[in-house]
Amino acid sequence: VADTVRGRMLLTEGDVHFEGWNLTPEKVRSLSKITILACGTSWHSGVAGKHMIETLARLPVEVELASEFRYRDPIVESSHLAVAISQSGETADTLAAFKEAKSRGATAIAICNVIGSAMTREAEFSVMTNAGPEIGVASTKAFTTQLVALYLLAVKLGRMRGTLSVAAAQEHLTHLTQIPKMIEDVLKCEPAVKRVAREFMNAQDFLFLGRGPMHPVALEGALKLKEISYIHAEGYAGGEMKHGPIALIDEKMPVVVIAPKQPHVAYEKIIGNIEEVRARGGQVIAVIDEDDAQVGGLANHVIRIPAACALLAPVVATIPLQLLAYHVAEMRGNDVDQPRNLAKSVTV
Ligand code: F1P
Repeated sequence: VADTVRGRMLLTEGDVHFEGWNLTPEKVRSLSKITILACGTSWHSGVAGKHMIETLARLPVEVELASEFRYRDPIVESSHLAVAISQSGETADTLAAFKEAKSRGATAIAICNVIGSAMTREAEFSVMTNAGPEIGVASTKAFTTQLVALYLLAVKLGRMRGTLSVAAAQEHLTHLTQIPKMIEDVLKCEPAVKRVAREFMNAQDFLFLGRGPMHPVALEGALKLKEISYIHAEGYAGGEMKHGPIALIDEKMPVVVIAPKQPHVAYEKIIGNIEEVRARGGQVIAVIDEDDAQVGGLANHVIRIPAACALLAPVVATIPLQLLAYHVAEMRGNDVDQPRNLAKSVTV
């Protein structure tokens, strides 16, 4: 968290002060919609951001694939806020979509890691993630810092729109200050992750399932595995499993169920997913809260993580999945920093 926000913003009692923030209270109160524009990993953080902003600022959020935005006639109004999310700030599709939204009257802000990048130049205001240089091609710390930036933005908008009291905002910011310690703690799951990696390093396919804020985590877990291990992987919302992917499940299929307890997700639904996989011989790897006594016995493998508040849980739950992709890739002899066919920023 400190690295994300250092020098760029200030947390005071129940509020977030971004350096250079220029949206007036009237402007923020008049917003009718937020359109998030992003590609790849950044799009996944946008899906998690939707949960954060809708919950804390009660403003509708649409998460658009930037690579599709200009191939239709999108509805954009001056009461819309376009938020581009990009590690590099140079991704061609995100930049084009951002310009398109801006030219149609939206207020345009960016969440970026690179100061002076094309997207920050285009933006009226930028939240800098300050994740430092991404050495590897596949985004990892870019993802977790984007989540933190989105959370801060959600608190800020919530305060300005009056949907969050000072006390509620303070509580959310306190949750945030607990994240660095949780990240240290979650890294202790690495031996368990390595065992899973060894067991499934030769799998042909992987399925990742998550509900609510864990849906984008499932998408990101699958993408990381694809990007660096070259194993085919799909991320799905848990409730979608029976609408297709269930046909793929057999005894060779590892299914990662990301299931920390969440307020709006009935736990029986998660258990239902696990039972459906097990009934077809699939191998369940459950990512669960440290103190979860229910799921442990149902899964073939368990990875325990510290329990974080619902909206920030994606930051913590993503780490074991990044580690899984890393260890599988390394065991298969791949270059984890320079995976084949991928470019750090896709500028064409
Ligand atoms: C978007 C992205 C990354 C991915 C790869 C290709 O980049 O899809 O998420 O890891 O590097 O580009 P960005 O817009 O976040 O820089």
